Amino acid sequence: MKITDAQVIVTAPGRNYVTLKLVTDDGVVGYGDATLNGRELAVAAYLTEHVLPLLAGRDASRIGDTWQYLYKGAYWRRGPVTMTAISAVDQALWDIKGKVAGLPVHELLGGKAREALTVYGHASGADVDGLLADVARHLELGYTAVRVQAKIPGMDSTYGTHTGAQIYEPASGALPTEETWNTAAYLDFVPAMMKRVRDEFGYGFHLLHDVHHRLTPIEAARLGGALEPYRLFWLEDATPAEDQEAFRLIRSHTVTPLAVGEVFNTIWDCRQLISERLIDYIRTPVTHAGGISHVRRIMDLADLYGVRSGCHGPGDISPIGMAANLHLDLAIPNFGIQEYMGHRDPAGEVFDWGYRYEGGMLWLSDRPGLGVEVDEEAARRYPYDPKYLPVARLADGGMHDW
Ligand code: EZ4
Ligand code: CO
Repeated sequence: MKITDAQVIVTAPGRNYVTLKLVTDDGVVGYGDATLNGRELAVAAYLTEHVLPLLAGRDASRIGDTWQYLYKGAYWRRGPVTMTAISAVDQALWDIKGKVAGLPVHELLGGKAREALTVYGHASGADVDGLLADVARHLELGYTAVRVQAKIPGMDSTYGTHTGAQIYEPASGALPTEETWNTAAYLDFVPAMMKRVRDEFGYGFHLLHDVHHRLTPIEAARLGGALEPYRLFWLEDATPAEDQEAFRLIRSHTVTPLAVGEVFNTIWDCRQLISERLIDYIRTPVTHAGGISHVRRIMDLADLYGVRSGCHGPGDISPIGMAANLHLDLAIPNFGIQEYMGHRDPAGEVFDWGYRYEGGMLWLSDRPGLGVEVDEEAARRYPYDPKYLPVARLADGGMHDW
């Protein structure tokens, strides 16, 4: 079973997605997600120029060997562009293997370890009242876990809060918009926001919050302590994620559970965090960290140290990448929770994703492979639409962390 054709599909139905399509000599088609928000064409070019020439004629059944060839066989290793490209190949090969076997990918990974996947949704608001209304809406929809973010009083805009009825999309503008960040206002506001949420709705559901890497370790330690009365499921991305050591300081000051890793791309980025038990949840998603094959190894390492999965699942991971992550989630022993944002219209015209939300959980179909169909004609109707994520500056104009 040889790979005879490969193609990169760039399409923007509601937002940009990059999809790798591999075809075998007997006509089996596999898809993989290669979407890297705001850097889409870098991955598309990496695939087209540097990876696809290596795949022609390779045995599609050899997922592990192909992975090692692209990773171990390369002088330049790691990095988000490289690891997203490798991930797309890995996902497409798992998709092919499942279709050939007539089995959903989770069956190939050992089978279901649970019936469905508990997800958390995103509630947000332009103020706390707006947030409370959105939390109520999520609870009515059956969510048992909700991430809460609200615009911080005194700041012009706050990342992670949505403005329209459509699913929240952080990338906007042909150039990055600039937000002004105020740490003192943020640290005062968040505990007060959490108090309002618990006072209104009680403690019968999980509460999460995302800091988006905006604090120093000692500030994060203070926030974790201040949030203890509200019993968070997790505090996410408290500090810039490349400094694994920082988490030791946060950990020594608070029992608020910690999650990090949505921007990581290999096991090396999280080895210390996991092996020293500095975090509770690892968020590294299939799409950005070398695919099912590599994230499975991260989750195995995490399981040894009592760390559970909590994979990134924003709208900027395509339905293919989301499905690949769900197959892995379903099979691993240490599943924790899955982020779920859904996809903006008209993504459904291009992707038929084959998983569904019901009762606070995502349920995978039993379609073979990853189970996502792609309408390539529809994809052509939505050309690439360049967008950037915003940047944050302090009041004095200095750049602040993402
Ligand atoms: O900011 O995916 O937890 N979710 C997040 C996301 C990320 C975007 C960046 O592309 O932090 O909203
Ligand atoms: Co996040």
